[in-house]
Amino acid sequence: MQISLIYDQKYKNRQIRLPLKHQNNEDDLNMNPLKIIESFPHDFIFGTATSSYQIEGSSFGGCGRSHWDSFAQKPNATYKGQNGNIACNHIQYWEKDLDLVADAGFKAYRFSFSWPRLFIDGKTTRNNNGFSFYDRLIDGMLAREILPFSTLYHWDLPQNLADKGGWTNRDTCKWFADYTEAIMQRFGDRLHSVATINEPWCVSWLSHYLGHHAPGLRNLEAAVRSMHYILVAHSNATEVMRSYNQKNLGIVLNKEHMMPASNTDEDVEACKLSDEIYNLWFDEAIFKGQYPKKTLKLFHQYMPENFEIDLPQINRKIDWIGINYYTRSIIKADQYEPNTKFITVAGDLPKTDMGWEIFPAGLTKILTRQVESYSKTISIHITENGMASHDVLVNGSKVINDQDRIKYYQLHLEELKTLIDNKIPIKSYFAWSLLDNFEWAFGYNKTFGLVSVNYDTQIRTPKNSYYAFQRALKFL
Ligand code: IFM
Repeated sequence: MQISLIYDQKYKNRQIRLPLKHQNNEDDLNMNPLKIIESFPHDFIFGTATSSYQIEGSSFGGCGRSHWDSFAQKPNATYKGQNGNIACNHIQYWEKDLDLVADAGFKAYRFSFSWPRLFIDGKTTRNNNGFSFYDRLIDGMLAREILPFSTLYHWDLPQNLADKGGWTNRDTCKWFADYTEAIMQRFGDRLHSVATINEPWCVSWLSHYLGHHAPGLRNLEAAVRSMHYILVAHSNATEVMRSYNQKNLGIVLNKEHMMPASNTDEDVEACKLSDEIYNLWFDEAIFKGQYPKKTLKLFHQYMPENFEIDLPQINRKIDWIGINYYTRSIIKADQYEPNTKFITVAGDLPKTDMGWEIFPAGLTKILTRQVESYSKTISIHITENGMASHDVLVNGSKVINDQDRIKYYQLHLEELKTLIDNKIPIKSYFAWSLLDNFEWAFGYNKTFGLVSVNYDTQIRTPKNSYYAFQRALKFL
């Protein structure tokens, strides 16, 4: 059996050794589908990602209540009413989890700070346990030579701020700036990079118009306000971080390649609007200081007064852009949709367990446009990519042979390699996710992890996708 040497080189005083693979037959040993990793540039960073509410366990360590704790209590809001109370109990098992990151050979770990874990009321009530937890976590990364890629906000808004209107209230942007300042003061010197917001479209549109995420609103006015305020929050936080001379600042946008359901004018126009709301709203504001026209026309009556004044601030310099990419969307005009007049319809490509079509070419389309139209000069990080699949434990619960997931990674990495060869400035790639975890409204029913988690015992079992990365990364 082959043994990982990487771990031992890094931790000369520790003797944990992991088998390099759990594939079912010996042929697989010589045919790692993720072999393409070996041909990436030597300074390219491979990492894996998680987020606070999805793994930490919000009932541990004096964490304050977040709007996800409340949302999960609403009838039918999440799968079987599941919540992040315990999740992967990362608060207790963080060392094991960082060992898994290091043992795989990942050089970076993307994690998020939990706002209510640091400030119970989101404002001034500090939770010292929370501060010392992130001290340990970050120091644990540095001790393992893992670069800490941090995110300030990955959706766990303190309930106290949600009670005051959350992202529909401009004051939240100010409190976010204060929270950012506290993070800079305590942790800034140890962070490799900082993203302000993870997936602003999800924070605003998905949560305030489509109602799928906390706070679960279906209200255009609320959605429009949050679409603007989340960018103001990004801008405020960036300003604070610059004043601390913090380096390597960015934001993480989720992107889907939009395609019309047919060539009719109606579908083509519907697709353009959907593309604006999903993709371009954020790019146009961040990189050009403007909002896209069609969407602004639809949103105008609800835009906060004098919103234009904020645009030059939102357009402030960032150092990198993070792209989360999973799938494409097919858009169809629908006169019964009350505001946008479009809906998303199912496509005919093979799908992941989320029902998302597998469309690696979309990554190339998205990134090409990103560079050509928006972020010509700055680095791009692929901050999330991965798939949910229905994983089956075989062989006495020790082997999870997730070949579909490995294939998904392979196909997307091939796209990336070609882009890099074509001088698109992509600097890192993060597999979503390190662990199976609380997949928001889908609870624990959808699994994206490289590592399976038994939620009764908290035993972690690396899947074959984990071992495929491990085998390829040792050559980098
Ligand atoms: O689990 C989420 C993550 O929190 C944000 N990006 C998409 C992932 C999969 O749905």
